Amino acid sequence: MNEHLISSKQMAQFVASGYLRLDEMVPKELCDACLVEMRDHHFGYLNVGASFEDTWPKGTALGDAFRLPQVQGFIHSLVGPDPLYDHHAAHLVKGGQTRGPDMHQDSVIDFRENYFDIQLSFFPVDTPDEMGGTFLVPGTQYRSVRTGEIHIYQHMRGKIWATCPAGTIFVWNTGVWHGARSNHTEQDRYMYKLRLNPTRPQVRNFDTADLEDPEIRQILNTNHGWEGNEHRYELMRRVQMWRFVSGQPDYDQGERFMRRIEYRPQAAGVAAG
Ligand SMILES: O=C(O)CCC(=O)C(=O)O
Ligand SMILES: [Fe+2]
Repeated sequence: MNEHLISSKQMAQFVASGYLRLDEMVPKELCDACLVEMRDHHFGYLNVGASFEDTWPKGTALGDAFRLPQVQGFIHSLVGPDPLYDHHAAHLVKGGQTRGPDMHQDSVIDFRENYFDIQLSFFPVDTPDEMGGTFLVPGTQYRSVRTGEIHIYQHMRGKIWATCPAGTIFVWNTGVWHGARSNHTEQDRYMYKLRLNPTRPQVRNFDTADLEDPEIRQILNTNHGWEGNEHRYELMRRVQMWRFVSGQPDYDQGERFMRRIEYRPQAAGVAAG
């Protein structure tokens, strides 16, 4: 699996943008078999909180897809060993079905710090633009809202969407703002979503060979377009997460805002007069 771990630069991209697009993860034949399973057998919830490894038996199409070394590699890099199954859903947008405003956040009940769940969005068939793959607004994962209160936001700067060949998986932090797009083809559009929880601190589970790459600073500093003047705020949230996942508690960047907010006068031990 080690050869399939994501790089530190990819991890920085995940921290900054909240997602990675991974093409050609699942070969075509297995995609076809997965489609049959997700259409006919696996609608709904399985055993929430069960070990992911025990969730899909070997020899099932989805079980085999999730055990592909390249899939295990990025899952391990992001959530670490022994993740838990949270839930899944085979999302269907029927041929010809239009979707109105749909921007939302899935995971709003989450008070943890320095942990994050991941969601895989697996596209088992070619998903051209007209078919309306899932859209995401990169970098929004640190902006917690109440699920549907962002329905009114349309055409946000920086929005991306899944226009991709069969076998592509988008993996994203559950906090990313996202939604479904209209399907203007006659063919039903399936996307299989799976959410996983970590069971261990998500520290240095990726390939750290390029941890000192100077490009990481630029990646963390990415401006997706919607941040505007608040970009520095976003950067600090990313720095906070980068410190954690890279195991560098003193990492800082920009104008060293982290230093400012971490200075604790009371820790200096001077009693109030
Ligand atoms: O159907 C879609 O593309 C979006 C589905 C969605 O909101 C989700 O996967 O959480
Ligand atoms: Fe959603």
